[in-house]
Amino acid sequence: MLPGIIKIVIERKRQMASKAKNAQLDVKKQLETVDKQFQTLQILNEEGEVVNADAMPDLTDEQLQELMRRMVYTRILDQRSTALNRQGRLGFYAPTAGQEASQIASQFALEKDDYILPGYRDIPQLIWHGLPLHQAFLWSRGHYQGMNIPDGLNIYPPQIIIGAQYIQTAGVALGIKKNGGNTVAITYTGDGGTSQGDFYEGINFAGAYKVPAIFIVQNNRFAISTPVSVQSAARTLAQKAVAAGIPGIQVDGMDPLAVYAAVKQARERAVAGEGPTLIETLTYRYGPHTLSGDDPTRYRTKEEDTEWERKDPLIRFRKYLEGKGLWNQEMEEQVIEQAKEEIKEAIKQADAAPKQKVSDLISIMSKNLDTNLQEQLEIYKEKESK
Ligand SMILES: Cc1ncc(C[n+]2csc(CCOP(=O)(O)OP(=O)(O)O)c2C)c(N)n1
Repeated sequence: MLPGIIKIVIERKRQMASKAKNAQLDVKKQLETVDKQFQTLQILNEEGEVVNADAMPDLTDEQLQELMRRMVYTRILDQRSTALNRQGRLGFYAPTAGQEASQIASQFALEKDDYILPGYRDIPQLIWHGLPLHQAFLWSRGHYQGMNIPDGLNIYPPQIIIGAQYIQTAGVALGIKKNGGNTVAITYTGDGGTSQGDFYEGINFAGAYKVPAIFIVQNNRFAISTPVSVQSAARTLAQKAVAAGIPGIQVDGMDPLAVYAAVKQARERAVAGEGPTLIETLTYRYGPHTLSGDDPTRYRTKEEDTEWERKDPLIRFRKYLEGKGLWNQEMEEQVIEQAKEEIKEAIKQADAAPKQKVSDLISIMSKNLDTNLQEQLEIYKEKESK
């Protein structure tokens, strides 16, 4: 009897050991499968050549020119904003140069009534969605009129708490779904944002409720000075979508056509009731994290900067359009002049805004102030009247 049982036990142990061995092998295979699954979508290479005609989005010549115009304008806006900040004429500023394809082409794929929930670096998307330039400047100065959002413009104030906008987007998108709308809510975070709990909660909720949301991760390689490789063991950030049961796509974030195509498709899926998408754009910010203090030369090499500058979205899109006879030096100069002129006017308009009072800050906080805030409001109004 006993030897028989021992035999069975030994056999069981052997089977378990062999299963465990197979499981180990499967883990390796699993990572390989994931690597194969999350390849980078590219349509235009660094030379401005079409390398993936099948994925080419359906854009007219005028739309292609408009996309270029907006990217050139935004590069100038970044340069002028940096200068204005250095002159003490702007407050908080997070540089955007290098990220134009990720930012401008993603907004370009939206419809007017779609909702944007930005992070602090996503001011260009708000402007191209309709936020007047002078208000963007006022927001930078911390003036309450900056985010006095015009009626009919579906944008939210830029989020400073990393990742929080992902949860809010899931909520806004649920609202759209419950109201039977045909719009989407799009949000942006950086690579660092994907390490936050809010990121996972947001995509999980959105996946569970199948809401019309688009989650963009602008992977610009660094969370301030921390490189992606230190932030996460994940091989791509797009694959974080898998756990939420939603599609994840990695795109070349320096390629405006790839970004546009991915967001357009995600939008179509969302309005068709097929739920959210996570899109990782591989990009780079040429400047510092913000103009409030960090020095990128302490954590990046010159070679790295040069390598990414070669991938520049404006260079490759310009080459592509020039090849089609749709862009030239004169057009570019016109856009640059127009941008400079409008920025000059907008900063004048921002300067003309009334000096901010503490009572303004309290009264815009909520429609119905509680007793405590009402008391404070009275106290400040009294002080300010003297
Ligand atoms: C919850 C939270 N933790 C920390 C910070 C401080 N902080 C500001 S920006 C930043 C890095 C964010 O990096 P990333 O998400 O990659 O975005 P990027 O600035 O590169 O666009 C951190 C940690 C914060 N604002 N919020």
